[in-house]
Amino acid sequence: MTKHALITGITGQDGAYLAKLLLEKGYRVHGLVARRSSDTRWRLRELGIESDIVFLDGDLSDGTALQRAVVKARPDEIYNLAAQSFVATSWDQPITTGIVDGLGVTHLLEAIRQFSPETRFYQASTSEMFGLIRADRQDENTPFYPRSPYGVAKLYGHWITVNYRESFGLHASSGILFNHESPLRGIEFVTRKVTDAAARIKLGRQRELRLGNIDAKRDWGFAGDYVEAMWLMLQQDKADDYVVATGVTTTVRDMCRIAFECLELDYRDYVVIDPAYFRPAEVDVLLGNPAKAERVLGWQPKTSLENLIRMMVEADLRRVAKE
Ligand code: NAP
Ligand code: G4F
Repeated sequence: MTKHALITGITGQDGAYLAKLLLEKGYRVHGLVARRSSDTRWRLRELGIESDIVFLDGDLSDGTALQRAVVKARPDEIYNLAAQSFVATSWDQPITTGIVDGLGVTHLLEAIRQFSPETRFYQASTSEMFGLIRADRQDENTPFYPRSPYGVAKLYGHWITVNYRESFGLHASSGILFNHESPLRGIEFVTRKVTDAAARIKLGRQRELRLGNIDAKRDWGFAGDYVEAMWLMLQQDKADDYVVATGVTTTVRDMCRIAFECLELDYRDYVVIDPAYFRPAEVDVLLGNPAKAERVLGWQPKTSLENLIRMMVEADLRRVAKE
């Protein structure tokens, strides 16, 4: 029997990689897309999978649309990846962020509860929920302390997932994923901003790179590895919550050094610190402990930060050269 999956946020970085993985596993993949005035399917084209997907209209803020999508797709599995996912924007659009990243999760869970209670559910939770960290290495038992409207909204999404699992017996899992990147990462996130700028500087298209707090530390992995953990969570008999991370943390400064070194450049010659990119409240350091994901799911990250950054720099170099 062909399995059906519904992915919200299919046009985003993770949505594209997850759709590819599920198609390779023989799934029929349905993708929820919000109406936009310009094209958002470029990542799906880049991976050569656009024509394999059944697209359904819907916005996470519209519960009726989500109910229709669930009834139409009759999915075995739903992956809720849709979100206003840029932390910096969440201070400018706190209400939208709360509605989409927080209440949107309840809309979806309600649709499942009412129309398809056997459907397994994955919620895209985040290490941003740890915020002002309460333990040196964060795991499933570390208390949360979000530092942005995004982190707060995602914490609601996390707890409502846990609550629907405990209240109604839904197979609902929450993946607490640390930062993961790829050549398909949005250009506003720091890794892609850096690799794109390094490529432009190398090709003489840009002179400097303006950044904020380069002393911040993140636990960065490869998105292609992380979507596998999402899938594994929904293959377990029992739903649960898992931290997905590499267990290594690196400063933005060192990440820059690695990216520029790939092109035989010294980042210190080009990076300008610009107060405009500092945040009202910063998450200084994140470092995950993925021991439970390793033990229960048999999941491990496969890609080192050096290889990830090289992959991104090379893709940006090819793309910028064609512009
Ligand atoms: P992304 O590239 O920003 O993709 C977000 C997706 O959500 C896009 O497809 C976007 O559609 C869609 N979306 C936004 N608002 C929507 C709405 N109101 N209704 C329906 N769809 C909407 O994010 P990502 O990096 O793939 O991350 C996927 C999920 O994991 C997000 O929930 C994010 O918060 C979470 N997460 C990410 C990371 C990470 O490091 N990447 C870590 C932890 C958790 P458009 O293309 O139309 O804008
Ligand atoms: O790349 P970032 O914007 O990612 P951030 O804020 O860690 O959020 C990402 O990871 C979360 C998981 O922990 C996801 F939930 C979330 O959806 C998103 O995918 O910033 C990383 C760090 C921050 O400390 C930021 O202050 O880089 C610092 N930074 C320094 N200069 C900058 C810049 N970030 C951006 N975006 N742009 C800068 O110029």
